Amino acid sequence: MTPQTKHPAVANTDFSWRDVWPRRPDGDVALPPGQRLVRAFPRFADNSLTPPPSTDGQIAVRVLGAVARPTTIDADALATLARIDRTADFHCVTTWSLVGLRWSGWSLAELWHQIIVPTAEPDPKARWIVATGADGFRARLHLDDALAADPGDQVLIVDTLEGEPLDTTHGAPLRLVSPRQYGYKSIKHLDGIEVHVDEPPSAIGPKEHPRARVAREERHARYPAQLLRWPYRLVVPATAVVTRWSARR
Ligand SMILES: Nc1nc2c(c(=O)[nH]1)N[C@H]1C(S)=C(S)[C@@H](COP(=O)(O)O)O[C@H]1N2
Ligand SMILES: [Mo]
Repeated sequence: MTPQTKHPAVANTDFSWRDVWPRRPDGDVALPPGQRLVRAFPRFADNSLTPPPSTDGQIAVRVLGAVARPTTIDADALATLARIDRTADFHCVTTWSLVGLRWSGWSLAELWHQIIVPTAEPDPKARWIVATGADGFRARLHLDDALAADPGDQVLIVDTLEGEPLDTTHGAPLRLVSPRQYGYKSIKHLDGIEVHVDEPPSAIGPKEHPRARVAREERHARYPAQLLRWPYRLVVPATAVVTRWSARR
């Protein structure tokens, strides 16, 4: 095994605001529509002023809602699934992107089919899940997105980033990573999967597109995506600096 160097953006925790200004790539990096590169991996949160939730490090994902038997997924359950290493790009709806982050964890589709279906028995009519985080943030995922089978499209539940356990800023102990959707679907501090038959309401209103597919620039449920690129982009450096400050307090 050759030791791999850490992604420079992940290593750059002492970033300046310039490092988190989304820029056009210099070389021939292909980015989705409206996205630009940053040179750090900032912590982002729905509420920038709130520190990350303190967790005891124990993995416990409650599966509930439209299921016959609510159940809890723990580390032992995950260990029965195949571990997956995946390099993927990350795209925040506010237009900042990183390419080539290395994650390790499990496939949400495999967890669903091998553990959740037999043990919790979701309603066969279920079409949606809501992933919840220990800080109260939540995101809806259509099962077509959540259970995509193609490795490039797969949603992962990960416990490491760049070969190290997730730290609290990036979602310890466990988070979703959905590379094909805007970052707000990649729920950190994952503690629940609610199963729903009908489309659930959003926790953050029309700011959350139900599908949020990056390739289609589904940034917002109501406003045209192109209109939002600049207003979103302009607040990225200040947001990144404030979320870092609130995490260190
Ligand atoms: N639990 C939780 N997960 C969350 C958020 C949050 O506020 N709480 N913010 C989302 C947003 S908007 C983005 S862009 C990514 C950022 O992930 P990062 O903090 O690791 O950069 O996390 C997403 N997952
Ligand atoms: Mo985001």
